[in-house]
Amino acid sequence: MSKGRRLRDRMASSGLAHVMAAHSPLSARLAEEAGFDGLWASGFELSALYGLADVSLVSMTQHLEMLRAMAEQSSLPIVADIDTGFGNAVNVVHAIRQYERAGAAAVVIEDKSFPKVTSLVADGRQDLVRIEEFQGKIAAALATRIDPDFLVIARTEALIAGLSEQEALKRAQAYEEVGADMILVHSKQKTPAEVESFVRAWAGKAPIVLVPTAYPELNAERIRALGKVRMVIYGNHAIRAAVTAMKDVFARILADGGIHRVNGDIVSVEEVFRLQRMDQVKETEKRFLR
Ligand code: SPV
Ligand code: MG
Repeated sequence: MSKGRRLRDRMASSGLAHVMAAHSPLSARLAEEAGFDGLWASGFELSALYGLADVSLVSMTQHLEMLRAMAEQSSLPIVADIDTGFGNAVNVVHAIRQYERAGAAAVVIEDKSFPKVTSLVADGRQDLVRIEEFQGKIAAALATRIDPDFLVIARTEALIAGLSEQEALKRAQAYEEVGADMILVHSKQKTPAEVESFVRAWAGKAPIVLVPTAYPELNAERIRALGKVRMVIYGNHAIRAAVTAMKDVFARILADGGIHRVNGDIVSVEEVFRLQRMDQVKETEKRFLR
């Protein structure tokens, strides 16, 4: 069964797929062990991993390589954040071929112009492409996929760009018309009101994807109550958790004058060996080192 099929089945059976951001094979493995339904190959997280802003600086090749490495170390379906599709519809055709081959289960393409600016930054430059142009990009993705279960998710940034709910609905409807499997609607308001209002007003058939980073009170229970939403993406919580933990431990080591105090508060080296599958290396050694 393809990963796209698995993700679709999961959404159908549970009603809401929980998709966790990952920026590395290790974070992918940890998300899988925690029990998430899928991975979000986040552009924001990978950019941050390289110490870069999420403004189309990380190349498609870099993102694709990381996704491939994640797919090798985790069996979870991966939702690839391919930003604007790296250019126009021609670039989208190339990207879809590559991402499907690399093992992605789904792509999210957003209706901003290339190069994009990260969505949640205050006063970010948020330019959208014309509706027709973006319809062409979605149509290009759909025409290129080989597996019919590979999900093409159209993301509208209308609300992020400060446009009206009406404009967001109009865009979502136009993207559904050309066949988008799902609609991701993003908002950076401090409360869920804007996005909840969009979901209530959405009359289309395509299920909705939400990324509640800016309004954390929109928890799974509240999302389920809205109906229509089949996927929630925890967009940047892997990299933020990593930053939190590293800042804390680094500061404590210097403050304590050594590693003696933090040692018991961080995972053991053995735990990292486990995550590296060191046991398999030992088995291989036993069998083949002669
Ligand atoms: C990402 O994680 O790269 C996203 C979500 O696209 S956000 O950063 O909130 O736009
Ligand atoms: Mg992104």
